Amino acid sequence: MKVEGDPESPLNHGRLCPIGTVTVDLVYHPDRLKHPMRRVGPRGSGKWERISWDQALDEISERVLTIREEFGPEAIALGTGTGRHHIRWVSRFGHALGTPNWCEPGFAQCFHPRVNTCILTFGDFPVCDFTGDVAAKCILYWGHNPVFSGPDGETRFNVLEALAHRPKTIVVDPRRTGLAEKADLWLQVRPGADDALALAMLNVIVGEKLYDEPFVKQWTYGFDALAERVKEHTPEWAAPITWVPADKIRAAARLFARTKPAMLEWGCAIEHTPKCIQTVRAVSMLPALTGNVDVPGGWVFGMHGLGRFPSLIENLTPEANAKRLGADRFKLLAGEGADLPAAHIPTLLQAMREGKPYPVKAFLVFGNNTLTTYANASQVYESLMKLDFMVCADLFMTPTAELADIVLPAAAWPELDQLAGLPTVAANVVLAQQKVVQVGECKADEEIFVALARRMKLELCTEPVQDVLNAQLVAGGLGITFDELKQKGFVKVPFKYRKFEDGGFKTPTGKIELYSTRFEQMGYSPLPYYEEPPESPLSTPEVAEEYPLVLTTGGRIPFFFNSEHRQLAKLRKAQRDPVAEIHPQTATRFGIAHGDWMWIETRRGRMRQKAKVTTGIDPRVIHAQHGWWFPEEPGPQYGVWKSNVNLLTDNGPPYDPAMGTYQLRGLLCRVERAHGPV
Ligand SMILES: Nc1nc2c(c(=O)[nH]1)N[C@H]1C(S)=C(S)[C@@H](COP(=O)(O)OP(=O)(O)OC[C@H]3O[C@@H](n4cnc5c(=O)[nH]c(N)nc54)[C@H](O)[C@@H]3O)O[C@H]1N2
Ligand SMILES: Nc1nc2c(c(=O)[nH]1)N[C@H]1C(S)=C(S)[C@@H](COP(=O)(O)OP(=O)(O)OC[C@H]3O[C@@H](n4cnc5c(=O)[nH]c(N)nc54)[C@H](O)[C@@H]3O)O[C@H]1N2
Ligand SMILES: [Mo]
Repeated sequence: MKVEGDPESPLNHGRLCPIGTVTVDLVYHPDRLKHPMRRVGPRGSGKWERISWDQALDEISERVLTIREEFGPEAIALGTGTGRHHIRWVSRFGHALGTPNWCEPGFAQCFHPRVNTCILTFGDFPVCDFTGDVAAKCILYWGHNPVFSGPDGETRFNVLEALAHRPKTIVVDPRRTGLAEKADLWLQVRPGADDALALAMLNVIVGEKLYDEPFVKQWTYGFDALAERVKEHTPEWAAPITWVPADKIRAAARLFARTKPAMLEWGCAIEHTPKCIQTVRAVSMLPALTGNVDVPGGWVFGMHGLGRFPSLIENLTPEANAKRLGADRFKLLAGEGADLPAAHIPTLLQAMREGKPYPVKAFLVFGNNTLTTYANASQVYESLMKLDFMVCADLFMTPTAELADIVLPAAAWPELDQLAGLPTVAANVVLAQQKVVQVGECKADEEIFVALARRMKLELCTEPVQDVLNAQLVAGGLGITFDELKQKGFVKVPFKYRKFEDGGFKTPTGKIELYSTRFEQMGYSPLPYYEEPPESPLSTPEVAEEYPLVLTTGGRIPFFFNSEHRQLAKLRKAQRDPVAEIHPQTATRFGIAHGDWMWIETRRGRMRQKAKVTTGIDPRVIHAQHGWWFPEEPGPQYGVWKSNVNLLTDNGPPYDPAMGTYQLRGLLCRVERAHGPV
């Protein structure tokens, strides 16, 4: 009947974000998918009939097993979206089925580049110490706006509390966000130029000896090589590349290095270019050189309260692993350097479209609105239309689900049991997420996987979901079962600082690898370097003549989660239309007024969003929102081609050499007034 915050929750202490407050509207929304459906017309024609779960499971099993028989297990791909409760179950089910091909837009573009890079550099993934007794004296926000987004497990409330202690703040963002407005220093970087900026800050810290010398000596590897690498990258070198004045770069480096303890809050903006891994490496060295690692009020490694998730990857033979699309090239995403290897999305789409390097015939999607959130949306559409068989499990009918053969009704978060206990959650708790309602015939994705595995008579992934939760609890050593955890709600995991003092960092050298031995072994650069994105005013000046503005996409808004929640009237009231930011000078130059619909066009295509005229953006930059479609418009398209920012992005090479990342930010575009939202 009502959802309110729980004051005893260790994560949010009873506070909710706008999306949390409308949970009841989401759960009982009249448009929820409530039973399985089978397509009756041609693919994408929007005609459906209701079927039972038994019929759905039978049909999926039969079609998938036939494809496996005829084309091999790798011809079946699994897809999911950003890291939700069931993300690791998607790969688990894939591995039980024998396919190495599962994918998630975030594995090459969001969070995992940081996770994998940090595991190789630091031996673990650092997060901000928001819950300890010592407050940070300096916070650096880099391509991240955690008061809106908070994706690393911290909540906006942690961030606001940390700010209440009045730390010095530095914001690296092309837009004047709320954080930027109040910052001691705001570096208004050109989208896509973060690597040059980070290298210049490292140049100052090394050149002016602002680093923590004893820490660097004892606990880092390759300092001299790094010092040599950044020698030429002075703030004066970086200024014309980054659009940030040299004195500001110097001031930011000094402020960060001299104010301790300091934290780094970083986001996916630096993971949305084809050079993401080296950018992530360069930025991560700022807290490393200044000795802010695993210390109170700094950047700490979370405790591992849960055991490793049983991904069943051991069920794949070396040959099957080698077949993972992208494994031969992108070792941090799909091969030996990956924590949990996933397929390379552009390569997977090519396999669907062209049957090369081998055919992918089936795509089973569990919570991803592929047409809105993958780059090059028109090519994504073409690829999905070539499939022999597609399944979509979702909360709602989406333009992507409309392309499927079978649609399954997924349970939303209050409708399922799960464990929440990522070490990335700085509160250091293991929490039981508990089922409180049942809606229609909706099933948790985890339950769907178990049901499918049983129906297909697979050998693995057939035990009850709760057994897997218990196995993770046992492996974590907390001595508690899931049922007991449900009674308690959560358990705290005792926290320790300076864990590296017992036995070093978990890297080959036992130190923070500024010079990465693992990168070198895998054939990638062991040191960070600068490289322009493939499309930018500096790398393609000829394109910039026709497309003179720099486009960045996807800055988060508090009312929607990626492509979700446009159905929810209360949230939609807060923001009805897609909005793109443009500077007043640029708006005048192109005859655009505040509130006008405006075409935004790249070499790939064009789409419309409403102009928000603001001085909070550089006159040379446009920012467009991502994830837009219009559930209120007629299906099967629901207006997905109107304001979809991924009509403007590209998924072609070059990619990040280690991660396979493509470019979502820092592209070239032009704008024009649109007459109406037709
Ligand atoms: N241009 C551009 N593109 C981007 C980005 C950008 O900044 N710019 N950001 C990228 C990033 S970082 C990410 S992570 C991706 C996100 O991409 P996605 O994860 O695809 O996006 P979402 O809209 O969050 O989720 C997709 C679907 O999951 C459904 N869903 C929600 N909960 C559940 C559940 O429990 N089970 C099931 N089965 N379905 C559920 C929702 O209804 C929705 O239709 O987008 C990427 N795309
Ligand atoms: N409410 C809400 N919360 C969310 C989401 C959501 O859609 N809504 N999405 C979730 C997901 S999947 C993710 S990955 C996270 C993402 O959350 P964040 O990591 O915070 O990322 P964004 O908000 O996409 O971008 C952060 C900032 O980067 C700036 N930026 C854009 N381009 C560049 C650039 O080239 N360089 C730099 N330095 N900055 C740039 C943008 O202006 C923006 O203010 O949020 C998660 N949380
Ligand atoms: Mo993401």
